[in-house]
Amino acid sequence: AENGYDLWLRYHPVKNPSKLKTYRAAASELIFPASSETLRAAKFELTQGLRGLLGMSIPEKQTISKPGAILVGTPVTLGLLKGLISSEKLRSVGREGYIIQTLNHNQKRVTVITANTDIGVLYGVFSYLKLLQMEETVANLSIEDKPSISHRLLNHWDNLDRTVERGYAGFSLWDWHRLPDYIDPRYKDYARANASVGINGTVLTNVNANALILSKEYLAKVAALANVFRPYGIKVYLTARFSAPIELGKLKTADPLDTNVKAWWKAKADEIYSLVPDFGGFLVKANSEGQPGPQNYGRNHADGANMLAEAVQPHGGIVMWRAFVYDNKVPDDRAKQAYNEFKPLDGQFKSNVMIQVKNGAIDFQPREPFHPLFGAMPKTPLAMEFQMTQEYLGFATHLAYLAPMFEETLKSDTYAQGAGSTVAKVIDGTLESHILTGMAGVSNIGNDINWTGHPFAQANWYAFGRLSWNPEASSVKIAGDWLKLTFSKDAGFVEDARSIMMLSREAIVNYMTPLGLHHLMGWSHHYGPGPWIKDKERADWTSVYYHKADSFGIGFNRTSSGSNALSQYAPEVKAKFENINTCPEEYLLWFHHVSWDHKMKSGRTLWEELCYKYNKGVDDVKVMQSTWNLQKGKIDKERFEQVKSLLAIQFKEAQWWRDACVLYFQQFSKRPVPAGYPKPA
Ligand code: GCW
Repeated sequence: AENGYDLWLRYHPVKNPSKLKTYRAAASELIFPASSETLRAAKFELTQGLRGLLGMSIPEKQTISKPGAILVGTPVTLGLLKGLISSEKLRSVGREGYIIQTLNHNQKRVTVITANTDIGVLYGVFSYLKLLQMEETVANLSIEDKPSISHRLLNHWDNLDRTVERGYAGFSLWDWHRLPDYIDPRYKDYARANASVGINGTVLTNVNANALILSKEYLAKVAALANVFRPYGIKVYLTARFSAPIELGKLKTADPLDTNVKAWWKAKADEIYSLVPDFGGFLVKANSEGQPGPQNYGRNHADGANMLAEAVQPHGGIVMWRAFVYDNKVPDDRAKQAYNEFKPLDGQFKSNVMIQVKNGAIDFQPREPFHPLFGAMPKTPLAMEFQMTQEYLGFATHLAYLAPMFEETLKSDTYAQGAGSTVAKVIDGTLESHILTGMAGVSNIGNDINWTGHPFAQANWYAFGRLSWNPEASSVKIAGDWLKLTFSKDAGFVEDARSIMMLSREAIVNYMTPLGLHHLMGWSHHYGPGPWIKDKERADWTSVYYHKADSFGIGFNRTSSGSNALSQYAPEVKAKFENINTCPEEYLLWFHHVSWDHKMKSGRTLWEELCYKYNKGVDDVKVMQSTWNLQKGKIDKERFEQVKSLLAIQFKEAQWWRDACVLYFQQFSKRPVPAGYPKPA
């Protein structure tokens, strides 16, 4: 039965007979000496893949004996490659890139998969298999590829008791209780899936950190996981609880300038590296949402980050210090706080520190304008933090393809160095000449049989990997690839299912938070509508704080007559958003408090437009449902039915959102819904 476990690595038999024939001819023998763990993993993948796809096992040879040989290795591991691929060409793909090249060798047509490193070879193998899986032509290959971002990491918000903060796909994969002695075979499949999309690091633990992970007992478990992931080029990272020197080390303070505290972290880092020699480093959430941090001791984020950076620096480790900070005791617009705290510290961080910034300034909303820190700290490498788990987008129940949202942020122009200074160029290091670069995705993975709960949520994991490898990649293209790999190559199916995916995120924006509204979700759990939430001890967690609906209108005034959060952007960006006539309507209520009677581009008033958008979201889900229903018989019954049932829930809940929000806001607008508007469901 199809349960989705194999993700996009299904290796099902190639059905097209003529394709199968040419593929077999192009895979007549394999020359692949594999002496390292990584090369063995690559060889395992290739032979398994070919067995599944082509229904044959490929004979192994030492030298080329006939046309159709596949040669795999680095110049070091495969002497035969000498002279076949120029060293300039190899040099240009760098440490993690690869080359796939068809060429003639002594009148024999051969395929070469090569790289400078073993891990590059593994990436090349996955890329070659993908071509076959998608049934593309392999007769004349000339592929050179390399990642644009050095650190491509999953962030697991996994707790040591296996609950997952904001996780909707079961419990944590990490079976801490039985580690280090029992190695769940699933760890390897997790590593394969990640490596296949170029992910090269994983932060195992929640940013709301438990110091226990740094204890001797747990570090042995971490080391066991690292051993499984290492052949796949995946480094392990941990979250560091800032108060660990007190909790674990029994020190009196965690002050980052205290000598004993520094010594404790140094010794802890040494201990970690003795067990995990390629440990990646620490991810830290400090002085945010009640987490301890340097500010508890009158120090700043740079003091904290640099202290940890010094501890891991001798071992080649890095620190990713999160910029997600806000505080209800700071009586200002929450959207401004990260910039206010971090911008003045630009230039003060050690060279092995990255500041990890969420895509927007509030919190993973269905739509946010790009975070004003991007482009504002040219002396500091900024890593992107996206969220794959759908905390604010219907959990793993609603179908939400997030790559268009990631793409929207990456393509946003910060104007930091004039037009064309996109967020993608900030984070890939090209704009400000940084070598240390990063993209992190908050994982949506759990121990559900299909890993992510919703079958389509797998696409967000997949797309994150692809975008972290190439932040200029296109979300439409990625969707098509994923569908072919995951479901079927049937052209009609791919087109229809892709249209569902490409519609899904905007549908959610419309039925939840259209026109720049944000944070209207239910208190604390963030599922379902809660625009009425107010009178709580934390104003910045209430909905009324964000929508500010009153008899005049609705929206958060962040212009110079309001919180002036817009002053944190470059002048060009600020000017565009500040002017109500040039502010894109999808951000209107993010930046402006707008009269109910304001004329929108459609000719409708704001109130009518709001009603229209809420209902449009519902209609879009209806379109998603009817398009999906046409796919019956084109894919397996199991996943067809599962998606169908989930879409039915989504439709019901889209109506719930529309009805709740329109009725709630109507108390302020005191205007009728447009003629013919659907009655509450
Ligand atoms: O949005 C908030 C989430 C918290 C999360 C926090 C963060 C891990 O509701 O659950 O904590 O973001 O990103 O630190």
